[in-house]
Amino acid sequence: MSDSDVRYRTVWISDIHLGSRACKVDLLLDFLQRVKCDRLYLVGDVIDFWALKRRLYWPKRHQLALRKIIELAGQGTEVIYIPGNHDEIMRDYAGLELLGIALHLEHVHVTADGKRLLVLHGDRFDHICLGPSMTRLIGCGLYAALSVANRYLSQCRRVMGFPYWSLATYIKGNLSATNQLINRYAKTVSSDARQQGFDGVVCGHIHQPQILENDRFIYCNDGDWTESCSALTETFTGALHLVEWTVEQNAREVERGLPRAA
Ligand SMILES: [Mn+2]
Repeated sequence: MSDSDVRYRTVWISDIHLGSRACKVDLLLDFLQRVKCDRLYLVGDVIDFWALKRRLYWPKRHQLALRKIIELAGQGTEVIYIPGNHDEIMRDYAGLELLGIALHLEHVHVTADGKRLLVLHGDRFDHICLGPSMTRLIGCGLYAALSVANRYLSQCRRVMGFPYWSLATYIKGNLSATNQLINRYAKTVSSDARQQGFDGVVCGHIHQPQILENDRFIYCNDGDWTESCSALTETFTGALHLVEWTVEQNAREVERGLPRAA
């Protein structure tokens, strides 16, 4: 372990979309190589079987990322995989252990300071948060269109020597309708977990990294690896932070703390 390595008690990542061109696999590989943790949660949409069905796309670096995760599991990191909607085929294996990775539909995580967090992907709330047409738009079309635009833009920025920047994240942050959806999702997921008696919830699915603390309940969304390149982390004292890994070979940690929701 070198000086630049970071060690956490727990790391949550999701919405990686291996097998899709949208996946920022180089940043993910850098993250997986530099960050150490006792427990790693894969919170769904790890492999994008929907994209693979449309077109077989599996570059060597996507295979390397998968191999790195399996390697971590073999080297003592407890890896827990909660499949999402793009890799729902893996839900058939819930309750089993494959290649040292435990598969679950949902999982209860207890933080170092005793908070009980429900970990789930989040797509099961789609029918509440969105109408069927919006579900399709968010699930496929909108993200796909933004991802393509973003890919060309980031190629241009790279050629011109600018660091990586996400168009989709920028647009999403500026659309009030999208913000309403994001808020509705956070509220729906939170109230469901709160009703079940949990102290908080960790999810992914909507590609929006966020930590909200409201009335002693914590909502955490670990973001994605197609736009935000983010992870949720837990320190050895139980503090939860979001980390953004958006600058290759020069990853910067952004601790956004625990802002209070209105
Ligand atoms: Mn999803």
